[in-house]
Amino acid sequence: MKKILTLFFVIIMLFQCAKSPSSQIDGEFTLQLIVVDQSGLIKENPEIGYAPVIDAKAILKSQSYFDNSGKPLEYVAYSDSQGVVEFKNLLLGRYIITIEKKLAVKIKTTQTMDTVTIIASKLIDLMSTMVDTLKANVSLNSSLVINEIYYCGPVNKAFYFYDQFVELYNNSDTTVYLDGLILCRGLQKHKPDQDSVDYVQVIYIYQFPGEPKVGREYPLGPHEYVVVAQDAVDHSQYIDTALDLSDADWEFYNPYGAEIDNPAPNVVNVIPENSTDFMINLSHNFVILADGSDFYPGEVSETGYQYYHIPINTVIDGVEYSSNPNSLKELTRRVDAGFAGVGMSKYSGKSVQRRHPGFDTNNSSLDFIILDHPTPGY
Ligand SMILES: [Ca+2]
Ligand SMILES: [Ca+2]
Ligand SMILES: [Ca+2]
Repeated sequence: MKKILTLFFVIIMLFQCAKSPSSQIDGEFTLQLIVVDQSGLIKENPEIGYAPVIDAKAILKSQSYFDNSGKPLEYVAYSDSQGVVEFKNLLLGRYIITIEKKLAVKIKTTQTMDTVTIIASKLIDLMSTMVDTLKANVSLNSSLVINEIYYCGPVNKAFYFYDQFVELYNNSDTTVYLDGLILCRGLQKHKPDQDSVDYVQVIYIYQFPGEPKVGREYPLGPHEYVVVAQDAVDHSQYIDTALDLSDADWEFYNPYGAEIDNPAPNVVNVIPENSTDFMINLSHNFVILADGSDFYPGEVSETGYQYYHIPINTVIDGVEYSSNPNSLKELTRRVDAGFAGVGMSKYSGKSVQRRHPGFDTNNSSLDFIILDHPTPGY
């Protein structure tokens, strides 16, 4: 009897749902999205001229309409054999589309199979029926962030700043991999078109060993830190206020410069024209972390210096710091909308670190605080 009653209740519910549609009327617009792989893990289909992401789950979330419980209206669809996903009967308004697809890949170094997830997302202002393209790429380390940058140098009168370091943090409950990642120093210049071009311009690129995106040789466990020192030595032997970085996990190493290779493993300069160690400016600069799968020479400066471009869809994290809050931005606001380290002076021995480990809203003015003393590895 109870069963029958329950069934009856369910039928009533279904009937009610069918009879009383949500407070919104159906719209008239169709949204078609072509999901194209950018990771290189999916083969291009010569008939259509791109690499379609097939059978990917797409979730379209309205930013304008909500159901009776206040949740945004949500629609789910799957992409077809040409990577096309379609949503019909939509209302005019703003939507966020996200797609996700798991792929089995072979890891070259170990010849084993592993799963990687490729993702894409975009903000869509639907004003009429429209077709758009979504570029999908590997989601590997969005949980990996630049957690601290110590750049201003120790208190000293000898212009010593070789104890700089960059600290990374795995802000997730799963292991991530450092294989092939690159750390780059920004161009110290406001580029008028920096917010519209699809790359970030840099002057140094230093790379972790291993194969970008799919390598599994250099794991970083959940909620672990890793410190990359300019030089992994005890700097207090030269300047007593400087840091002891002899225990750093990694050091920046430039085989094209006059560098001592200390015991710590190396994150290596890959630009032959650059003979400088990973030295960053003491008051205004930016550092980006990217997946290392793509970078290429860009413009040559008036003084003959070769700049490099990092495609923006490979950037994992970026932090711009500046002692002056009114400085012109040098890193696109799409990566970092603010500045860490406002008000911090050179050779003050201070450091900038995220408010909480991994705290990241892509605005360093909010995300970072100034520490009186650096905290390498914690
Ligand atoms: Ca070095
Ligand atoms: Ca070394
Ligand atoms: Ca720290």
